[in-house]
Amino acid sequence: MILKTFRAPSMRDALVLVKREFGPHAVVVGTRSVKAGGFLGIGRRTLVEVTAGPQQERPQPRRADASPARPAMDARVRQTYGQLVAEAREEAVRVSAQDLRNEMTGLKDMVQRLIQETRSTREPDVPGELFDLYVGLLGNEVAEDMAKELVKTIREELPESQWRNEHRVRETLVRYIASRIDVAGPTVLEGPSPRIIALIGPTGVGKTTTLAKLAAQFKLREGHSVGLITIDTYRIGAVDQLRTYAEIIDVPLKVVLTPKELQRAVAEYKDMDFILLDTAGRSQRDVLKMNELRQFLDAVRPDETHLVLSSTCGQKNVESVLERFNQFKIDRVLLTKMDEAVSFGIVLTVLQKTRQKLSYVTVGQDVPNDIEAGQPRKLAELIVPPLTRNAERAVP
Ligand SMILES: Nc1nc2c(ncn2[C@@H]2O[C@H](COP(=O)(O)OP(=O)(O)OP(=O)(O)O)[C@@H](O)[C@H]2O)c(=O)[nH]1
Ligand SMILES: [Mg+2]
Repeated sequence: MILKTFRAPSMRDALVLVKREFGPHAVVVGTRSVKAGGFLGIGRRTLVEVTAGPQQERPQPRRADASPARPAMDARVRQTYGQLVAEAREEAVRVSAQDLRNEMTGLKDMVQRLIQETRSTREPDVPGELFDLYVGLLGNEVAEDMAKELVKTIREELPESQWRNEHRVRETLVRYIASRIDVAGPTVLEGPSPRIIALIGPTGVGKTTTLAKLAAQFKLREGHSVGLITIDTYRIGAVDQLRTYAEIIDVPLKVVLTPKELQRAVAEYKDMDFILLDTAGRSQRDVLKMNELRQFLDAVRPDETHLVLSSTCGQKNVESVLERFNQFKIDRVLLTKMDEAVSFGIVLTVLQKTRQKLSYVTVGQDVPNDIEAGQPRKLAELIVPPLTRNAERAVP
């Protein structure tokens, strides 16, 4: 609003001036008396000063505190108040964000505690800090009992403050597991020769391929004489498969149909260092064929019978296989297809259940290279899952 000041000797005269300027609805916003004129204090007159302005285009609703004499004040108050409100809001947001953060932290702690309590109730042997490790071991097909034993090992060997220290937990477990993996070392020529080595196991686990790898190792790398025998005349192409390997490695192959023929073939190989016996894959459910296999093995009593199992077969499957193959005199366990395995707990299960030593692991289809003697530390590293989740990445 445009304001103007009018001076006159009297209020009436001043108002006349105001109305002349702003019309009959002029708004007076202030009045006061002023002294004006004269010289050195002589002849000064008292005048009335009226401050007024034109009528507002849109009349404002009257508020109890909105006196027409204080619009400028109102604006200042509004400005100050606005600032205060903004500051108050900012503070409120800041405080409530902090409150929210505090509450979230509290809730997180509570949930964590609840999870740990629930876990501990369900698995009293597994403390909350080691639960992820426990789950990781199960996920790696480590049997439940063994996983609990491993957790117990950590509890016994490491102080509680170290349970989230990934490096220490891993190292402790790897060391412990490695100590539990009993290996036979590579097959060597010992005792009277020929040394008879038989590979038995379920269908398709890699017996024939592994036999060829061993034959190549003994003959080509170590310079031993080797004779091959197969009793697998069931599967079409089985004999051809082994014959091809025999020709490449340059070792003789005999195909036998009965236990008697097997005895004869062994006798004919009497000057060999090694006799390697390939057998047909036997479904553990096929009782008749399992009996037949036993008759063959009984006929020659191999020096080493290796139970060949694929590391890709699951925990459940391996248990039923072991149950059926338990009827044979097994001296070694041989694990194939490590290159295809997605979990490695099976290694522990097999060794624990058979109570036998691990001879070899195979790591691919390539004959003769993809085979190596079992190495406890290397296998243990595969069995312990990466413990990155929730674990401290501590400096060793
Ligand atoms: N990835 C991989 N494949 C393998 C390995 N060992 C064998 N195999 C493959 O597994 C398949 C079956 O191998 P075989 O040697 O015929 O298995 P088997 O146990 O003799 O089979 P049956 O005589 O039918 O019982 C073939 O394709 C092999 O190449 C291994 O270590 N890794
Ligand atoms: Mg075969």
